[in-house]
Amino acid sequence: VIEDVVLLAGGVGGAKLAHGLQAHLGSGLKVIVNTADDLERHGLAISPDHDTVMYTLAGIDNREWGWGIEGETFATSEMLERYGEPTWFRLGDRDLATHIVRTARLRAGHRVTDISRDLQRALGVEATILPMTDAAVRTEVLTDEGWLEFQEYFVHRHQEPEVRDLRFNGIEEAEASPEVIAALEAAHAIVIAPSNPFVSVRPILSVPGIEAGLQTARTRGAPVVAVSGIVGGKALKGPADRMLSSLGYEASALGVAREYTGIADIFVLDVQDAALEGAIGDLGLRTVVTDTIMADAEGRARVAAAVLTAAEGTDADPA
Ligand code: FO1
Repeated sequence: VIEDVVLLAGGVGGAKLAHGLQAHLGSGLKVIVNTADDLERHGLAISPDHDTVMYTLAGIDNREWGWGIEGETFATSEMLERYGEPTWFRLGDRDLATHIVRTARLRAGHRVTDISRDLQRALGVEATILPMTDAAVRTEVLTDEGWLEFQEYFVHRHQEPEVRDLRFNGIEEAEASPEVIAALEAAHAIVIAPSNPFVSVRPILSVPGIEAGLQTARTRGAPVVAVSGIVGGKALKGPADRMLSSLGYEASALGVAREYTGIADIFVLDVQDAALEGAIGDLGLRTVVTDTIMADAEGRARVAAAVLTAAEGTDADPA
């Protein structure tokens, strides 16, 4: 029986699947979260994907936006605006408390992983969220205007510029934390969330030590299950479909599957994309076709169950 699962996750799509998996696995779930879209605003350290996953697992997520906290207010942001501060990256009053605690503890010399653990515990999160590294890594995207910081592209420019290339500044000097390595070593299965393959999953896999840990897990029989975030040729959220095209991939579940060839064993695609099953199978991936839309808590748990059943169907024998 699969009890210990590692999920590689970005923000919104990753958070939803994490929530579904937590419902089945409780503390057996470890989420390795992308931190390459972190940024500094108003002198504070913000970790959007981490916080999206944390608020979702704590059950206080804002369902309307997919990020931030339910019932959030923006009084501080209004005051910052009066002071002439740029407020295109909207920080809610409650969310700001997270960044204040994080920043104070970083200044006091604490590790990102330890700060994250204490924030999660305070919010009563059952699973464990592990930042992909304790080092600072920053995604930048190459557009026709040059290199842009990730949130400048994503939020300020509304993902409008075409993405021609990506880089993850600081990734070579980063390393996987001991907690991340231990989670991969203990995993009965590794799941790749329906997150953006380029700006959410690739930074995680690029942290020295993480892909090696994943491949070691596969060698001892723990399957890697990837879930497509592209359904009917469209990204469920965000610019992944346009990125696939502009980076030279096909904007479809098949394009995503190609990106995960040699990394995943099983590929979960939506019923709407059932016609792609043969081509994905030809890549050497075992396919599972199911309804992947996670509209509510029930949908999240349903997709998580399909993922766990697929993983159990393989020769997972973590000795
Ligand atoms: N996304 C937006 O589209 N606009 C925002 O103003 C915004 C603020 C924000 C603040 C804190 C936080 O944790 C996330 C926030 N996000 C916002 C979401 C975030 O930019 C994206 O969901 C991820 O970075 C994409 O992976």
